[in-house]
Amino acid sequence: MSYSFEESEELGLLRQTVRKFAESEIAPLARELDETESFSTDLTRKMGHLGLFGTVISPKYGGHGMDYLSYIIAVEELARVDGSQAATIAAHNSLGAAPIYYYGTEEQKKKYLPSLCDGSSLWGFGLTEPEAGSDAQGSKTTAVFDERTREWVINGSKIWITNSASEMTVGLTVQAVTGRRPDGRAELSCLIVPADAPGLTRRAMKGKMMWRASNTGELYFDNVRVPQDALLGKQGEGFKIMMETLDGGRLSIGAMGLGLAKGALAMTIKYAKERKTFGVPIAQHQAVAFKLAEMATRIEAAEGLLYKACWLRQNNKPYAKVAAMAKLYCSEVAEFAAREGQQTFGGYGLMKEYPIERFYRDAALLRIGEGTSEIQRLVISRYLGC
Ligand code: COS
Repeated sequence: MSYSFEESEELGLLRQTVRKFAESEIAPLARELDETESFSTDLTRKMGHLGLFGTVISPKYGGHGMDYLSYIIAVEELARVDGSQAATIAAHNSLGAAPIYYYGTEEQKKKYLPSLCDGSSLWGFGLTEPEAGSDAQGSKTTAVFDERTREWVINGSKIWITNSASEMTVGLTVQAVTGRRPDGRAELSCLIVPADAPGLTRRAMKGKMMWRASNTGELYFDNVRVPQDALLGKQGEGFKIMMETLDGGRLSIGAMGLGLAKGALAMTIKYAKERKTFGVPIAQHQAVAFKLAEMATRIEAAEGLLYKACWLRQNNKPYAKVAAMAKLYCSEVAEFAAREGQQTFGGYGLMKEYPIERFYRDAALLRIGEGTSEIQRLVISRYLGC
């Protein structure tokens, strides 16, 4: 992938394919799924069959072998129509399948990846806990090695884990404390836990303000036993695996922000050309036209930042700083576009009749999930030597 501002024919085709799918299959259902707070296995499987599971994973493990920008454009196009479906795909690829693909043994990859690429199964990323959100090293969940049975015994809980409590979920990557480091800090490791492991309770969380059609779960581990080889990566490398995984995840949240902003702009332009006040379409009032101009300008800047981060990642260059910037900026642009869009819709923007109302709610998650905006600023400032 060269650094080019021109979208290749291949990328353009992918964009059109995902857009067509999102507009024809997701858009007609989005409002009802949001209102009823329902996760659709049917729609999720359809997205898998379209090739949106395991997008960047090698065909050797059943994946689609696409480059990173292709994946990001696919998430962006979903988010242009519905944040919930985009969240399902972003979390499954970036947080679910990715740790196994990048840190798993050959055996683990062959065992788990094919079903995570063919659209049949989902995988969760078990990092966040009730008392360990931004402070991701603060995990209280423990995994103690039982010498007698040669198994890890896991106890603790996780919260706000996307794709963890659906009927399609087959497993989770779980960060747990496996000991103490010489300096007294917790030794953190990652373990692969099947969704049906005895002692594991998974509960879908209800009452969300946003992304209401995505699956969010709470997990309780009560002496959950997994074999010795369930360790993902080396013992003690869990935090590094989780952090590197989040670096990649931030690009997909950036894509969700960019897509949401583009969707908000498109629906606002359409509305502004139809809606008349003072005898003319409101798009002809400078107060509205300037809003549209500002939205479009920020979207253009966000796209440049996000695609640059993808280019860095694709070319194996350090990308974590720019990924944090892209996540931060794209989520701010999404909120701005949703708010200005809603303002343009006036009273109608407060009603469920128009998707801008859902976009306004969905945008809020972007500055909180996968690292709050404050954490992104912390990460960026550390790269600046602060
Ligand atoms: N990649 C690889 N290693 C990383 C890393 C990264 N992106 N970030 C930190 N590390 C390593 C550090 O190099 C350090 O290694 P050593 O112990 O060997 O020196 C170790 O991890 C600890 O790093 P640090 O001291 O920076 O950790 P902090 O506790 O200060 O916290 C932040 C780091 C705040 C950046 C981290 O906790 C974080 O990202 N929090 C947000 C979590 C989040 O996004 N949660 C949302 C999940 S939604 S799915």
